Amino acid sequence: MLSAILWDVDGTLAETERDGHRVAFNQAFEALAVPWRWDEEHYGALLQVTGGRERLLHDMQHQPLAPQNAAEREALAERLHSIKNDCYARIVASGALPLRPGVRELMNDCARDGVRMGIVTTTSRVNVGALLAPHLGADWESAFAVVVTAQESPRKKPDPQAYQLALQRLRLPAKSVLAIEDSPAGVAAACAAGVPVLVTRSYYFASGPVPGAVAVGRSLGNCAGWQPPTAGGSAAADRVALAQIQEWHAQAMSRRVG
Ligand code: XBP
Ligand code: MG
Repeated sequence: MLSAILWDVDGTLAETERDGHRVAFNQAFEALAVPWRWDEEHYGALLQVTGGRERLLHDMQHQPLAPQNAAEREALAERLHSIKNDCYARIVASGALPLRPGVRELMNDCARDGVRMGIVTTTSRVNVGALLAPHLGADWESAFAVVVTAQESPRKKPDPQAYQLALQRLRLPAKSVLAIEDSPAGVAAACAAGVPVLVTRSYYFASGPVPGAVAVGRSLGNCAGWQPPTAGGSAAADRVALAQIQEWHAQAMSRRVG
């Protein structure tokens, strides 16, 4: 039985990377007169590195104008990341980044049917709040039985630490929850914790095989194109409701050995 849904944040709840974090990183570069910018394509490649500070440090290895000294790079990454998070908060504060289609409706299904929800993310709690408060209200945390962020789980996805901590706090076995993720690192983290995972493809992770996923589709807001197909058939335009997700979860768990 499905007892809880664990939401990833960036790319899954909203398309935050291209129009949120990336723009904010560029604003931080500008604020500190750093002489490079991240275009959409380059940022997509950088998403292989999870964690904004880690991403900055990784990129500096290939930026000819970056400081040569490791300690200076660390200090610059720290300052840039802090400014970037302020810029990100300003971008999302107005609700400029909407929740992805079908997300709010699925949250409402969960509340109605007593399926608990959690947040499991590699970004910070401040960033999660900045994104969700305009959509769910100032008491957004009350919608979730557990919120695990980079503060609680310093080892970032694909490390399973964040999922393991969420399971511990929920006191639930992995097979009774379902993660919703968009990225290969997120899928790997969930799988390594034994958590079944459903994938809603996002802008930067729009294609490629996703071995091990319970179901893969483009949007919770549309039933078309999902694998396995939704009960409504491939042409159905309706959103993916909790009942469909419970069915996919039950099918996948019945195939699991043990
Ligand atoms: C996505 C990430 C984060 C964000 C930026 O996490 O990898 O690093 O890109 O946020 P998830 P920070 O998909 O698990 O939500 O700058 O706070 O790291
Ligand atoms: Mg994600």
